[in-house]
Amino acid sequence: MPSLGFSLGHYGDLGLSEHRKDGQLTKIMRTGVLAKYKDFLPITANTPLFSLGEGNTPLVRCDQLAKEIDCGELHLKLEGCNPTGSFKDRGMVVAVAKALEAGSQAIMCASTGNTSASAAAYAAYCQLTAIIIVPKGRIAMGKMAQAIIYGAKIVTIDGNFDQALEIVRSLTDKHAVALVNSLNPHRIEGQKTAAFEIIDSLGEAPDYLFIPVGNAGNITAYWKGFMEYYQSGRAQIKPGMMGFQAEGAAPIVRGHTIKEPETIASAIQIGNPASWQKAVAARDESGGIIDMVSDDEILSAQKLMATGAGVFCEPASAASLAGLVKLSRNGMDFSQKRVVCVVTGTGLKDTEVALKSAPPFLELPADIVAVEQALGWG
Ligand code: AN7
Repeated sequence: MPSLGFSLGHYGDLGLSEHRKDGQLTKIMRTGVLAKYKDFLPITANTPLFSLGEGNTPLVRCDQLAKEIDCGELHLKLEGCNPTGSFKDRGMVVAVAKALEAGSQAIMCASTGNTSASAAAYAAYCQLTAIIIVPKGRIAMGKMAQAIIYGAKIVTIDGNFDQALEIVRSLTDKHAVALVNSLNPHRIEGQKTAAFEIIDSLGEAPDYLFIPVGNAGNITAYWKGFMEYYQSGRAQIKPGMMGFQAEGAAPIVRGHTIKEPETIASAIQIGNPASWQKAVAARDESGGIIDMVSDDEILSAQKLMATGAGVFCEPASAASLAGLVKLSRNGMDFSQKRVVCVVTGTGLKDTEVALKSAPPFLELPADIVAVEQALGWG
């Protein structure tokens, strides 16, 4: 054991746990991203392997939605099922493990909400200090609640995400604290495992991957994952990478930074993405597209996903499906294609937006007959 000031036992059972089923000893994998994809990750003998249960998220086939969009086969990758409700956990577990390995006692990030929630949770699990810098009034309440309850040191700035990231880059350069934004390559390494899972589930890469783009770390990570599985012979094809920004925060599409990005999808309200060039490379190498969708298109897709597939995602996450709907309406033919839309975060993070669209409810006294009549059974 390395002398890291803790033992692996502290992080619980990572390997196989056993229980009896029909009198047989059954082995259940409960491994998490670090242990499951060890061979593809920058793990050494000194890297602590732990897990909050990240990864292994559902890939849900949605025939009803596919029919509505005229898509051959459509799957949603439900990253909201990760422990803190977003894809960030896949990368955070690797970044925090490497920070521990390097002897860090504190981690720091700028965030539109999900990165900070994830950083705060993994820091709590490992008993590190998490320092998060978030733009005041621009992050969804559910995410703020997570950072608070996990005990992060929270700084809100009177500015946007891009400014918060500037501050974090500068301070992590200067002080003994590990940067856990996706500029940290370990974040990308962890997040690429979602691409592995898609291929492991489908037996092949999809024709297209639709994904929201904010700071552009995730599209970079997926492309890396698809490439690595392709190169190792686990997939015969590579998907077209279809990234979608919000119209008011679409620097990559417009070809210049956006000083004051604006969108209802607060998670992707980013005007100067850190992984800009890597996202462009993923687009070009894969023969894909980076395009944008309006807030209205995002909200319609969020609603469509909820009513058409039973999946409640946060607004930013609906940018992937909104992009597919947009391209299909514009005449791109998906009728013979297999498509995966990445659903990056759960809708429970940001209930405010959904509640705003509420239709009038039936408001009645607590009376059986009154309810029965109102429902048309009277
Ligand atoms: C739900 O938490 O940037 O293109 O600071 O929370 O990899 O940035 C979040 C981004 C998509 C965009 N969907 O991913 C942060 C942050 C959700 C997100 C994105 C984010 P990237």
